[in-house]
Amino acid sequence: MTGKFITIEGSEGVGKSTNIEFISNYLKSKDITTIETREPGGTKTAEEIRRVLLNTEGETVPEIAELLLFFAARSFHIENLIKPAINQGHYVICDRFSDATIAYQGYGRGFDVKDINIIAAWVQKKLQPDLTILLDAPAEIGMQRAKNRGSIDRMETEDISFYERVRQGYLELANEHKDRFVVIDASQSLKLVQAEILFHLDRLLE
Ligand code: T5A
Repeated sequence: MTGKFITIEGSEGVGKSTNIEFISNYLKSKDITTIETREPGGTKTAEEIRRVLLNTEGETVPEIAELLLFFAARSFHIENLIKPAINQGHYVICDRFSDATIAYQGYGRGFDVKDINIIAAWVQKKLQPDLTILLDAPAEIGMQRAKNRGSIDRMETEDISFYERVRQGYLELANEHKDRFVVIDASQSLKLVQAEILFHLDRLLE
């Protein structure tokens, strides 16, 4: 039995962590073994890279180093956690994956998406999510929720226009990859967001 790979995407504060817990509990209620993980991070070394990427102190992180470090962390994550778990029949639920690099480093920072896709193909080989849930909300709503929740990291110090470009990037990706993306309006109440998530999970389980 092979497992499945579910990714949750969206800009800051749209509710990814909140809903990953919800998804995991639902799948567990169906006797499915789930692994919840996140990017950047997920393994010991990838979490060390996360600290470098999100730290607000110390040396400036050059944009190209940022891009490559996201993929370096992803490579550790794929080879040491994601692939082995899927091969054991588990469902891996991941808070962000390569779509985040296209949205943030591509649409946000301005790297050529074609170049990012070349690196993604090297790192991922054939691995692609079976389902990508995009939680979509205007950037101000997500940033406000993230700020209410507590401290901010290095990636949360950008101008609001950066997060609007990220949002636009995600919507374009969803339009290009309709086979695996679903878009949910994350400005709705959590109850409505979760009702839509259940609908898509049930379709995946059919
Ligand atoms: N990044 C990442 C890149 O630039 N490139 C990459 O390749 C990758 C992988 C990672 C940062 O790195 C960047 C993107 C990020 O800037 P992170 O901490 O993993 O950072 O991600 P964040 O988006 O910053 O995570 P957050 O924790 O801020 O947001 P979440 O998880 O989307 O939001 P969540 O669930 O914590 O919810 C925020 C608050 O809103 C409430 C929740 O209760 C919580 O208080 N909430 C709602 N309130 C009302 N209505 C709803 N529908 C709600 N849903 C949630």
